[in-house]
Amino acid sequence: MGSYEFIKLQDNLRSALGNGPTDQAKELVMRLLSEYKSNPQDWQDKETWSENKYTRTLLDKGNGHYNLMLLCWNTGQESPIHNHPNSHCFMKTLKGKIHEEVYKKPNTSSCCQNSDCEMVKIADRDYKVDDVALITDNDGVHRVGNRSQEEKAVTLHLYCPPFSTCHKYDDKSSKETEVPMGFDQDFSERCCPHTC
Ligand code: CSS
Ligand code: FE2
Repeated sequence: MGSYEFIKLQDNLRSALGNGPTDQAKELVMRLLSEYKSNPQDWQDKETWSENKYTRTLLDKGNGHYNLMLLCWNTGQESPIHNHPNSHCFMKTLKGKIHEEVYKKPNTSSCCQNSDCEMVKIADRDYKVDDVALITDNDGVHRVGNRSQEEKAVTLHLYCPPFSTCHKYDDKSSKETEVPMGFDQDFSERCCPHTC
């Protein structure tokens, strides 16, 4: 059972996003995620770890408006470069350190016709516990990961609206491939703030 603050955070996120990601709602979500201070007791029973790949655990379906999820990054694990189709990706670091590389979203109709089509990096960012970030496809696409070889990392993600496939991009050719986004665990039926 998580602390009252984490349950309240989930409740407040539901209220904030009841009408979708308006400008006002986005600001509020950033504030709510910043104000919650990471407490491992709230989410460590929902962690899951793999030697092969970071894991994705669904916490809340947000009445269909968003997905709230916990991602667990073992040492050295990272995502491919990917987008968040028509969605807002809010990310709060709960444990460890997270690195983000942001790239220009490639113009895939003109790209991949010639060989000189490497992804163009536009930012490198580091996040520590309690930092909050937001990215949309208008800002670019990104690679996220845990570069530490000693410490695991955990992040809280909110995608509004939710999506079940995204595109990944090849670093060298910018070629995009559609990939399904599965869950390693799903607590959304068992533990929404109103029913558990
Ligand atoms: N978008 C990735 C994580 S980095 S934001 C995912 O949901 O798996
Ligand atoms: Fe992402």
